Amino acid sequence: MMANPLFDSLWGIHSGKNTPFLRLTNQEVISHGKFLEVSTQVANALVQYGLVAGDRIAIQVTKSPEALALFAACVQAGIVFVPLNTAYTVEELAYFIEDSGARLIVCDEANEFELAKLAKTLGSRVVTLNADGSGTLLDVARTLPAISMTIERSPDDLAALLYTSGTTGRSKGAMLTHNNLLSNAKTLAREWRFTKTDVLLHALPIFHLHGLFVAINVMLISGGSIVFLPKFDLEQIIDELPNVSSIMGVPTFYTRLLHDERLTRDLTKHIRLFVSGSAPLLLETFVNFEVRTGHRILERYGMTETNMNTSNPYDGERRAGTVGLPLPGVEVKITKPNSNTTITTGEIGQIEVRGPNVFKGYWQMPEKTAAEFRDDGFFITGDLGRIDEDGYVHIIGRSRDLIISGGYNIYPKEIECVLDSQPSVMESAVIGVPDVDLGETVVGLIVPKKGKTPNIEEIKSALAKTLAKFKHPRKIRIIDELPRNAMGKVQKNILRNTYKESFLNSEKI
Ligand code: MCA
Ligand code: AMP
Repeated sequence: MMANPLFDSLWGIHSGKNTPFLRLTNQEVISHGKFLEVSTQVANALVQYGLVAGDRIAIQVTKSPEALALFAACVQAGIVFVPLNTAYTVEELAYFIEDSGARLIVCDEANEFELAKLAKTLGSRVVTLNADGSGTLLDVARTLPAISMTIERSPDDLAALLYTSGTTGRSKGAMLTHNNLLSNAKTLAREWRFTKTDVLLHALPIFHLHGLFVAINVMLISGGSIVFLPKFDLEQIIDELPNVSSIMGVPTFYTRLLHDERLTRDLTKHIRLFVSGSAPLLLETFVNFEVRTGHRILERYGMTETNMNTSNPYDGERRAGTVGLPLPGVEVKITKPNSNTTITTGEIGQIEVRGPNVFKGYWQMPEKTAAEFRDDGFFITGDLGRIDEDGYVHIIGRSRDLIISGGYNIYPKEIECVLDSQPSVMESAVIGVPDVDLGETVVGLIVPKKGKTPNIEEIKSALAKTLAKFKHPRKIRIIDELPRNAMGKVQKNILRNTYKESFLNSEKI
């Protein structure tokens, strides 16, 4: 039996190999063997900092090979990886760092001063890792031997804590185990037919499950290589498409490509697989993409808490508007809202899932965990959907109040709290409206206090201080009152209908 199956299956198998792993935009190629060497040095640095298996490490750094090596180092040393969106403000970071109890914070030098103040109050320590790989972490790591110190881990041990915002109250840390990640990587690599000849175009951020675990782990386990772009940049994507065999992206990637006339059959003729997920792929995008390129995008469905649950088939019919069939080993069922009764008639209900991919629970939140799991292990996703007569899963909506903008989840409550705390604001509602580029975009509706005129500039600076930029309403409108039902609940569906058209052509705030 292997001591650390996740580490051995993703990286151990590549030990000493000169095969290419990452190609960077400057054309530098990092081999699997070299990557493993650096990550082993980083693992040794983590041990030198006094971290032991089970400790958490909070990371807010720019995408780089070294940032990826840090993930490999954590798996090797049994340390729990807590990646954080690079857009988060210090106020947002404070919560994640405190809640996770991170003993070490890794950040860009530019944020070191602010985070060191925070670390002091929390009894943790800060080291730096900049976009170019420089910083104190690698300064220390490079002085250490690349001698493996792989720590034994059992399948149920934690590999990562990924924070997902809550509909109400605090963000929750989803506890992902070694086996959650390993089982999903194996399944996806097999289902999507990845082999060592594949080259993946990687333009997603690596602080989310999609860019980190789906994309990277699948390539590691199959032994393929990655063209590693810092972010989605249309020019770079167009340049690289002829050099790769596959791409994984959010729907915005595909709508942006479709807006460029250079997207043709010829440009994509070497590609065998386009995968989409994290947000609904519009039927129109699926159809137009096939017309332009001849490729049917493979849409799949996942969640931070569950990794990937369903996928359209590689060989069979990729059915537009569906997220495909349950992956092998994953059970998906539909239940009546607010009940545990399974629906088998193809009607809409709550999507529930069970399998080795499903997380262990929310970090230090036993009540929330219990509320979202059935006794028999099914997890209630919060998505609404149905299963058709051929077994394809259709996502119809969400029971949670959630906006998905360009693949980022945004919880209105968080923004409403900031708007409501403004002295001139009596109450507010935040909604998502359709957006051609991002799928949905955030709109804030404000009801002023009697006799007050809200100052939009002041509101914008309050938002800037508190919340990451991608959460800010693109538009804010002052209205007289919020529509409520008989129970006093704000009727967001009415607001979405009322404001979806009128905002399409209005000015940004
Ligand atoms: C950037 N901005 C955004 C977003 N991204 N605003 C709203 N929604 C966004 N998604 C803002 C920035 O704050 C900035 O504001 C301006 O847009 C331009 O920033 P830039 O970085 O240049 O953005 P971009 O290149 O246009 O990025 C759009 C993007 C990116 C490519 C769609 O957001 C992206 O890579 N999204 C992928 C997210 C992802 O990986 N999600 C997976 C979650 P200003 O200009 O005003 O300063 S995991 C998940 O959902 C589950 C597990 C699953 O199923 O996968
Ligand atoms: P996150 O919390 O960031 O992991 O986002 C997970 C949520 O994204 C899911 O619960 C769904 O609501 C949504 N999602 C992911 N993939 C898809 C998809 N292919 N179609 C529709 N929604 C999706």
